[in-house]
Amino acid sequence: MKLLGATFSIRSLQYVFVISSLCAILAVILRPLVYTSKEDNIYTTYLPPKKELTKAGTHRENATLVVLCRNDDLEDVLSSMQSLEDRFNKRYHYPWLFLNEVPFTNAFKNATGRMTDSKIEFVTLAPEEWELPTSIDLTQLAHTLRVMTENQVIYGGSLSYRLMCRFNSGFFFRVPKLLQYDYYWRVEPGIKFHCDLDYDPFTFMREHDKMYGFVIAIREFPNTIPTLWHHTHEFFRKNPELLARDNSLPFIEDYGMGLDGMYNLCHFWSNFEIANLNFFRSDAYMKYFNYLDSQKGFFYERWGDAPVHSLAAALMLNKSQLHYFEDMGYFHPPWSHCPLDEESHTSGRCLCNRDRSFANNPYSCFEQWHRNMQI
Ligand SMILES: Nc1nc2c(ncn2[C@@H]2O[C@H](COP(=O)(O)OP(=O)(O)OP(=O)(O)O)[C@@H](O)[C@H]2O)c(=O)[nH]1
Ligand SMILES: [Mg+2]
Repeated sequence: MKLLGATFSIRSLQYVFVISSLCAILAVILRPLVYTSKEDNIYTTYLPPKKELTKAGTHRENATLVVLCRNDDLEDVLSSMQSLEDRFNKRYHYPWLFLNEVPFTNAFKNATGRMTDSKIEFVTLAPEEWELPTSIDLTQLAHTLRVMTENQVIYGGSLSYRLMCRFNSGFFFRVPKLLQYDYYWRVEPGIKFHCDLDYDPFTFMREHDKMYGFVIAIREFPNTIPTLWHHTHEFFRKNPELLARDNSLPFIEDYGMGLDGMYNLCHFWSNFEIANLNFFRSDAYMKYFNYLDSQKGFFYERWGDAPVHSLAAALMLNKSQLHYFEDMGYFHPPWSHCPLDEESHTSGRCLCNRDRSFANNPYSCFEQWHRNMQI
């Protein structure tokens, strides 16, 4: 029996060997069919993301992920969270902080809470962070909203959009729950990350002394900011000491005329931002914001937080303190940034179409960025 038993085992092993060889051959033949997707067949075969990435979770920076949104944004918020958790945060566990001018509903809190293992907090903003300043004349405001609606200025007829832009320009970094943090990553509803991030961008910011990080640089709609450049010029004429020595004027002015030239409308698209909050909290930035606020252009025009942040970062920081997160695949409707290098795609780290990356778009400001950085 023993002998027979042994004979039986050797036969079984032979069967196992033959079957597993066949499986291996089939796997090699079928692999490209399984993993090749329509979207990426121009360049490469999709490789599933690697399970373990380097040094994840070993150290966390003093940083948080921040989402300003409404209760109605829940579905788009969940998809943004899913994307950032999958691509980055499930390994790093940065806390989420949600901001809203009205209380978040329990449905919102429960659903977002289920999307992450990280700490998650919900803040109802104080009235003074969101309300219309008493200095704003209601008749003039109503007139502006009407005229801008007639002229089809994007969000030109919206008061809530203006309150949001003013909040993002001058208040978010002072929200009491945010005061404990040094860095933040702004996340909006309905965005997507195309690539795994196998390092901590907050650590990168700290170790390289970076203050402001962006992914997409784009031109602003001129009819939203008719006098923003004029007021910015005035501000720096009165406060020349606040102009950084190695500033980024070549990014925002095309003809080498500096502040005396014309603003070329280039700005960092602020729906994505990884930044050092202490830059916004600095006396210099606060002075600039308060000056702009006193000119009332957040309401009588429709100044966005993106050009305000960008002009401040370009003029008050040295170039070396800005960072283009070129390796970060990112989508905010309607534009995507897709890393252009081969390795990001052949490794399976990213899944996006390089031909459709915004850097190739005529409205992009990457030419100005490269000129600024002398690349
Ligand atoms: N709580 C709250 N959040 C808002 C309000 N308006 C906008 N937001 C948030 O502010 C950020 C910017 O608003 P968006 O509507 O995305 O503005 P945008 O990115 O310029 O334009 P689109 O995304 O194209 O609509 C997002 O995080 C929104 O969720 C509002 O009235 N209340
Ligand atoms: Mg948006």
